[in-house]
Amino acid sequence: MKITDISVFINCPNRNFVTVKIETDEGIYGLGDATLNGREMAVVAYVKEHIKPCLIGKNAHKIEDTWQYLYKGCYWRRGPVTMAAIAGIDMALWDIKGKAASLPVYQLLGGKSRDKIKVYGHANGKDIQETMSQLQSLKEKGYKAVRLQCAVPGMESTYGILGDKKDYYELQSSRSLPPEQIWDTTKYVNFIPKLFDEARDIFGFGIELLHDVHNRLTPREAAGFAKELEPYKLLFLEDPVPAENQSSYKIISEHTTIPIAAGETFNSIWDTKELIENQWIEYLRMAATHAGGITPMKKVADFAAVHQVRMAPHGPPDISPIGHAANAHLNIWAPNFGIQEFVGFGGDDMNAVFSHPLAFEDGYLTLSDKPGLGVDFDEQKAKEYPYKRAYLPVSRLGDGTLWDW
Ligand code: CS2
Ligand code: MG
Repeated sequence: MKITDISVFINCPNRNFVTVKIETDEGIYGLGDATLNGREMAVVAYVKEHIKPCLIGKNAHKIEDTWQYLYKGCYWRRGPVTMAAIAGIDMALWDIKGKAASLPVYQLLGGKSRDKIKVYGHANGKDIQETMSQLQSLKEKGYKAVRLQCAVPGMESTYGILGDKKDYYELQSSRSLPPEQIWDTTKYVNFIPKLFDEARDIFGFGIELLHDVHNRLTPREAAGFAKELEPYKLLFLEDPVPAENQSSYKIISEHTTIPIAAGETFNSIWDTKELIENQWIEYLRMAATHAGGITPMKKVADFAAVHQVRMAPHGPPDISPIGHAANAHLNIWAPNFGIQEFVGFGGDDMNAVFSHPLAFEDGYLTLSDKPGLGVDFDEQKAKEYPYKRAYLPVSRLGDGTLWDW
């Protein structure tokens, strides 16, 4: 089966997505997600200009060899743009192979380790009371696990708070530059324990709670903060510090028993090696869309399993339904799957463009047995939603120092 064409689409059905389509001489096509929030056009150019010419005429069944060719053949290995581009190709090739075999991709990975995928939802409030009411409504929908984020008194904005925006990824269609947010660590670390104290007071310990620090503390700040949250028994505390320096997590893990999660910004197994080998994390947040696709994610999951680290793939609104489907096939196979982040299926616009094999039921996702990834993409409909340049925010401290967003 030969690759005859590769197309890349960038569209904005309520937010930007990059979609890769690979066509073959047997009439079977495959789809992949290559979305990189805030840097989408770099990935589009990478696939069109640097990958497509090399793959036309190649054997579509050679998934592993193609991945190695794109990873090693680039010479300048790794990085978010390269790995998102490779991810789009890799997912599409798995989609093709599943369709050719009339099997869902999870069967090609090794079959089911479970029948449904446990998820966690997002409760984001402008104050503790609003966060608690969002937690209550998610509980009523059947969620067994909920991430709590809350505006911090005295801070104008912080990560994950919707405010009057319908999308907290700051899809700045009205502004074409990154919004700047002021960060205050002291206000944050003094406030968040009150949020969890209130949640445990009202809801007890029958529901799993999580929190995303979003890389904003230093290692020792994070160690102290995690210790303060121990009485609330979080399922995990995410991204306490940036993980470029993986040994920062050694300091944190030596001071707290709270389970730690990291990895949504990782794009290679090398970004995880020390964290996993030393068990400085309990959950790995890598997702197929940013990790180079399904091929490397299977390797990473197996590496993590050897060290008792569980998979908790990143599942934000800025991964497309194709990327969420790829995660779901990996989750239903992975023996060390832990939990999947889930923020719903997006609005009507997204569902007009993408179709997917997932259903939400009582706190879990189920995955249909459609061949391949079980997804589709309406190219004509997608044209109605042209790309809109958008940026993630940046953070500054009160004195103007550029900080981690
Ligand atoms: C967040 C993301 O979902 C999460 O855990 O860290 O919302 C992240 O901010 C976005 O994916 C960035 O594009
Ligand atoms: Mg996160």
